[in-house]
Amino acid sequence: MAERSDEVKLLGMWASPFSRRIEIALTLKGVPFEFSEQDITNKSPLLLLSNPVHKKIPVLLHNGKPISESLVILEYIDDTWQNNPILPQDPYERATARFWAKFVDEQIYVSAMKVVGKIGEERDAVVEATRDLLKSLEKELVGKDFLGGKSLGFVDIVATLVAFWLMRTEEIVGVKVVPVEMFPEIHRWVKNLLELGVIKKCYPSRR
Ligand SMILES: N[C@@H](CCC(=O)N[C@@H](CS)C(=O)NCC(=O)O)C(=O)O
Repeated sequence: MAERSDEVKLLGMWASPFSRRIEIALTLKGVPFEFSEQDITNKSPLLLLSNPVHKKIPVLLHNGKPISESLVILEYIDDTWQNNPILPQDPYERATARFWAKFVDEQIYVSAMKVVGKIGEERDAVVEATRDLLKSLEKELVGKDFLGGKSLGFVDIVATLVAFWLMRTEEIVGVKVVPVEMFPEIHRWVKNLLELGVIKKCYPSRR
């Protein structure tokens, strides 16, 4: 748990799946934190000072020290507050978790972002490409409650981007990227996520 002297502040954004990852991890660990909603169209001096390289949220400020990039922040949180571990202990399993986290961010997210920006046949092609990537995640879920196994882990937290951001974005853009007939395991996993108190707290709306 957090020490009395710990000052934890999250520069984030309500709608950002990257920022939500950090909220989930801190909530899971029981670390009290201050959430500072940022406007990325008018970046605050604190954000620019804290993340001068990428100028992006989320940024975690721990006793004034900034940490950027959500995957890096998640590992920092896990190293700093060791209760309710997020990453597995075994080196091979840790490497595998990092592999899937990279896959979600570098492949699935990048492909899904293109769905938002395209129309017509071009969009059909990127929807197909995104589904191809999602098939790997679908396979990973067979026989498991969570991507982390029996309980929520690093990859689940990272992949909430698929469960909530992508599966809500598809409603907004009006294209079903993750249909239940094609991805029953992913839909089962989303149901499991929604039963967790930490998810209910961090993703309170709608689903
Ligand atoms: N790789 C970053 C991605 C973070 C990211 O894309 N943040 C967006 C908001 S969702 C942002 O701050 N965008 C501002 C910009 O691009 O200038 C992470 O994992 O933290």
